[in-house]
Amino acid sequence: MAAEARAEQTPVAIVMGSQSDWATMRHAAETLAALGVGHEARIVSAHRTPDRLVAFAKSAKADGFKVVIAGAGGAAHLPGMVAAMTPLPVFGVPVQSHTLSGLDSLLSIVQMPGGVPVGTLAIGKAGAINAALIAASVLALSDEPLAERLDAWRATQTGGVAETPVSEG
Ligand code: RP5
Repeated sequence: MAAEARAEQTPVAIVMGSQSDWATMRHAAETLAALGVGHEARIVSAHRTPDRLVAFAKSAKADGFKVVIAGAGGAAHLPGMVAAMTPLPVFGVPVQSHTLSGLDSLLSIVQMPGGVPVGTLAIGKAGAINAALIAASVLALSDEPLAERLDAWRATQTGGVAETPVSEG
């Protein structure tokens, strides 16, 4: 896709380290879709496909992407490596790992050295959803219709919260 078309149609890149991350990262994709924000999802493992990762990250801006959401689990170098090679804002999603419940992923992503930022979200589904929302907020700074859709999304969320709890089951 040409860079101009991508900037218009799919400004968000969602990258992840493995197919197994998609169960988490699909929540970012679904949230972006609900807001009418186009995205492309790709597997670019820092460890298994390092050349693919470098090619993606080095050309992401020139290719027309405006924001990157990067999810990985365990030794989660992916978001930091992407941030090292692109000036675009990078939001990191720690995927919940089996052995350490995602604490390993979180620490791998959040503890970046000063100068190479990754905006790190919560572990798992909540982090994936919030990464999409914060990516949309960035894009909405220069996209008033999107800003209005974001306001509407939040209003719907607020309207869905009951004032009193009900017993379930
Ligand atoms: C990381 O290793 C991926 O981000 C994934 O979360 C984790 C496990 O990958 P698989 O063994 O499930 O492919 O690179």
